Amino acid sequence: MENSSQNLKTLDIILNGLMRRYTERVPDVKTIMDAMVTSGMITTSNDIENDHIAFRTMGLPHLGVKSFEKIFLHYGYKKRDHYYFEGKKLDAWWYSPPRETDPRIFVSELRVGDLSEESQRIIRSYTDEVKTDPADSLNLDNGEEVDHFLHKPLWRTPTVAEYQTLLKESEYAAWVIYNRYYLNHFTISVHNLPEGYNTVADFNQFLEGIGIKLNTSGGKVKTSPDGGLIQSATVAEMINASFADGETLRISGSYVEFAERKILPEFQDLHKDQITRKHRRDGFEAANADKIFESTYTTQTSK
Ligand code: OOG
Ligand code: NI
Repeated sequence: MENSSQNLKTLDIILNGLMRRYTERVPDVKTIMDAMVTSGMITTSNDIENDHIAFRTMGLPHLGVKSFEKIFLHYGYKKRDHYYFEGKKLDAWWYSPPRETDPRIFVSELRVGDLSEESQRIIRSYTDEVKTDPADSLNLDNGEEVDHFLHKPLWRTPTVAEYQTLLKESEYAAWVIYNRYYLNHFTISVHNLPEGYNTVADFNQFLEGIGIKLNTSGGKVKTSPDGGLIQSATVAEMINASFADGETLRISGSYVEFAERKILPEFQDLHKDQITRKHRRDGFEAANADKIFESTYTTQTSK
């Protein structure tokens, strides 16, 4: 199917809606963007290249990647590699975008059937409220409708007790039961920034200098075995969450990620001005991702 300009306009509405709400929920985003402008790295926040965005889902009928991906496949995203995270009981896929300027998408899914009976019972008591695939009843040509869908509850508000029970077994499960399809992170591409900021190592220094807390799982700099993909992430910001029965609790919200993609060996000799996205290391790296997931884990947020 040829991708229409109408589809791309709708995609813009959805991506803008995601970023707007995410920026409101994660104060670190504005802190970092403002400091990037102040330091002269960029002129406005529009100059930031968004490497990718990420979502989390429950791997259950009518939900999970099979449902969620219908949205972005409609706008011309293409499904790419699969990753499996044994310890965290997760599967994930990434999607390449229709335009070079659009973010890649990383979507993960909890292997609910691999959890204890107790956790499965809790999760299903919520997700069983979803009787048909909600993506099937969405009008994907209506950007506002999709934007609204991505920010609305799919099941009733969880209780604090059940949230905490899930948290003990799977921090990911607890995150999704409360946060659902809220944008988990956006990712600032650092390799096109000015010298002094264009590596993850240097950018981390800048971040710590403005008081940002970094994920330390596996080290602050996470490097793929091929050396081509280098990532870091903030520790998720805590949100004041309203639970069932009027209870409130401070829980993990979303975080910010940083990515440096090296020029591929076969393009080393190209002039700097000729380098575009396709000349750099693409995709993701399971070993890096495994540690980045922990940005929302209490082992990181309680530091
Ligand atoms: C996703 C963690 C992995 C990456 O870029 O490898 C990731 C998540 O926390 O849901 O973002
Ligand atoms: Ni990421």
